[in-house]
Amino acid sequence: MKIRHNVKRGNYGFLDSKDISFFESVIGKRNLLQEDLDGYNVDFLRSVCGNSQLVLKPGSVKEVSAILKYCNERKLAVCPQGGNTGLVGGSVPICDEIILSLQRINRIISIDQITGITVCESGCILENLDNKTREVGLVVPVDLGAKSSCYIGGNVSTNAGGLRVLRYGNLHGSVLGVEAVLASGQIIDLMSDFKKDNTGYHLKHLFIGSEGTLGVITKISLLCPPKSDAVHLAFLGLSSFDHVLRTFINAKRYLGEILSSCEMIDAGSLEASVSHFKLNAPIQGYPFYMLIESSGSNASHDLEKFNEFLENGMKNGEILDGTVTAELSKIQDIWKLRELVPVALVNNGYCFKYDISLPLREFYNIVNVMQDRVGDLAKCVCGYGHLGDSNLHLNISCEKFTEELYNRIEPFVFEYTCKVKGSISAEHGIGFLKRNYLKYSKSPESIKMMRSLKKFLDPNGILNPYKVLN
Ligand code: FAD
Ligand code: 2HG
Ligand code: ZN
Repeated sequence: MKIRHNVKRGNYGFLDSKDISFFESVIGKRNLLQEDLDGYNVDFLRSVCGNSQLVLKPGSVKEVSAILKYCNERKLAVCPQGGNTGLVGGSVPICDEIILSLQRINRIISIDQITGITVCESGCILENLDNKTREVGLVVPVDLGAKSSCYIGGNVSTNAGGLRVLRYGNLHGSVLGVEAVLASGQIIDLMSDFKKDNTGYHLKHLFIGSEGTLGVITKISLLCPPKSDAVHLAFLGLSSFDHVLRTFINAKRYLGEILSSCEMIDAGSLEASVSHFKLNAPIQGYPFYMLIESSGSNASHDLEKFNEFLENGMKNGEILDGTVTAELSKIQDIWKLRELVPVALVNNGYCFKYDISLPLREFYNIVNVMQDRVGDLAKCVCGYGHLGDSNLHLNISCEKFTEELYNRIEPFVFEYTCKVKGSISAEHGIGFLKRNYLKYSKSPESIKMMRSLKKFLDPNGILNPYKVLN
């Protein structure tokens, strides 16, 4: 593991035995951990490793409130943690911050079949929540490869994107309200049962995507759309990125309102998941692949549209080969090829990950530019991601982290992204790893306003210090 930081500890209090006694009195001895904390201190990428000596697992919003009130008075720094699947080092401490795990605050409170409004606590595992909503014919509008480990509270705190932003938009739209606890311990009720509620400032947005720096989310009201009765998934092989773009235009045109996902993976990405997880790809040997999904209500109508789209693409020579299926097990196998790419690239070494929004015309150029820049220093430079949302995942994997490779990549990749007017973080957030690069995507005025908001809501800076703002 490479610990890539040398951060000066902030002027925070140091834990003592009186603090431990207080926390025990609030949450009970067995919900406080002081040993074997590696799984909480180290992030998924194994690129950031904190030195926390204490994990607290409150079981209610009142307990979160009592903990934060105390920490604020004692100036003890706190790192809120969900499933610890974040990819920017935001979910683990940097120094000795107390880890506040939301794991036990995990009740599903209500699912309204008529409106689709689901109210739950922030520690619900995304996949469990989705399974529950499916029982009444609804789906959670966010879906991503880490669904079996990440929490809905972590998703909301990072404004996670995933595979169906194209269809459902991002969580700023689907989250109707939140309950959060401020650094002072004050519980703020911003819950709402309505899509339409223009009564003053929409404060909930401050907590969506602020990565635990402004408050701890404890409850969420989420608008869940109906589950689609007819789902089709195509896996297509293409010979150039130009053909990928043309196929995207046609997918929008032919599939229209039933288009629910449009993902791209390149040959290196497919090779990583196929070889690492010993998967079978329906087709191989192309430089680019697309996963195009439709979700509608009438299987035969949808298939007709799909066939027309494919016939047209093949006739024009844009789609070289492919397969379409409506069979659930086959759909799941195809999605695995895509969802396991990020995991495959992390195993057996180190992976530099960049999550950028780019104008579609420029989308893939950076992969070629990077290949030239890093040469033999990397094992694989590849690009995949949410083409339908202009969001590229550039991954550069290597045997182990080296300063030489790191310096070839950063800050170049951020400068490049800024030059083409992209965003240096499309969906994973800024966290710790990207905090020095925020300036490439935000103006000095907006960074100043972010600092003022932080100061106003968390004057002692105890919530997730060293993250987002440096
Ligand atoms: P954590 O990792 O624990 O925390 C993330 C951040 O949120 C931290 O800053 C933490 O302090 C804060 N936080 C967590 N819970 C709370 C809370 N209740 N209140 C306040 N702050 C909180 N992301 C995407 O956007 N799209 C993807 O497609 C995607 N795919 C992924 C695939 C894999 C295999 C992996 C490992 C990650 C992926 N991610 C993706 C990253 C993504 O950010 C997370 O998976 C997820 O949203 C984080 O949830 P979590 O519960 O693990 O949060
Ligand atoms: C995905 O879309 C995730 O699979 C992870 O956002 C991307 O690891 C990555 O680079
Ligand atoms: Zn992604």
